[in-house]
Amino acid sequence: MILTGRLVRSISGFYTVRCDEGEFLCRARGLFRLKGVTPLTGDFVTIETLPDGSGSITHVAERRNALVRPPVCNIDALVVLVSEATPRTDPSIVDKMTAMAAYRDIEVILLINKCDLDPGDMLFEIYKTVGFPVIKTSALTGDGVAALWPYISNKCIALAGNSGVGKSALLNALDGSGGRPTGEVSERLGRGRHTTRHVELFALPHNVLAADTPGFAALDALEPIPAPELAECFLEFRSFIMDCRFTGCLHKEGQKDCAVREAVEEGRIHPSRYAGYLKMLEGTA
Ligand SMILES: Nc1nc2c(ncn2[C@@H]2O[C@H](COP(=O)(O)OP(=O)(O)O)[C@@H](O)[C@H]2O)c(=O)[nH]1
Ligand SMILES: [Mg+2]
Ligand SMILES: [Zn+2]
Repeated sequence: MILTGRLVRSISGFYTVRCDEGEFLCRARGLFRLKGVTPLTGDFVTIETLPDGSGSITHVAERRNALVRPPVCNIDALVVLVSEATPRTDPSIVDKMTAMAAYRDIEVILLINKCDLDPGDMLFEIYKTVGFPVIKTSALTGDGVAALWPYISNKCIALAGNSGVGKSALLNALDGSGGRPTGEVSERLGRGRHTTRHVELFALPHNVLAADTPGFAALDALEPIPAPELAECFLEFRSFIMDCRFTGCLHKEGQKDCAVREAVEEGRIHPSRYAGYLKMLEGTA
């Protein structure tokens, strides 16, 4: 039987593919041998079922995007967790993650977590009007978590954020069934199996598939964003870019007739965001 489905788990060359007809444990030998393609969690695939109930992946659909850590593809939205409690999140890493996501056409939702410990006012001030939703949560008490559903329902999401910021706790809070291994256990699994590219998409309510990751998700091993396209990836810069008098303006410090710089001076672009932009432009972020 030929079926189509989604690859939701991969461990050492064994792939679990979820189809309407059920889940099939598959291999993909011919695929790699003939086409050099290694399936990735998140792939939309075609499989051929075998008499013993397993399957063989015969085709992988073109990927919309692929993250390096967690190794997962076809992500619709990146949920970036930050906090002003421990660990405190450095805004420049948020700027980098969210710019990379924008460049790859992945929506961003920013979650200021651990609000039961610290309300995260500084981060809220920086990100409240940059073009993506900002939600205050406590994964521990569950406060604010439900506000995330409208942004992630029916989507495939990846969680990103410093180790200890609450990614696993958030997955548990969203799951509700309490059946998932604790944060610590999945952390260990994630690290231990990283070399074998173990990554799993968890099924959550509201038709959400979610990838957890042990540390900060890494998009940076991918092609860097070309300098002329970087400013576009800071969504709130977009309305100013067109007013730069000099074509090809990279909006650097000291640049004359630069509408982006003027917006920073007038307080319409947050200085922290502009600093994050310059850091990326210099290749130091
Ligand atoms: N007070 C508080 N603790 C939290 C919150 N979210 C997570 N934690 C705790 O922070 C620690 C790290 O959480 P975890 O989910 O494992 O972080 P991860 O590394 O991002 O997956 C755990 O002890 C959690 O119980 C929160 O919103 N408030
Ligand atoms: Mg974790
Ligand atoms: Zn400019």
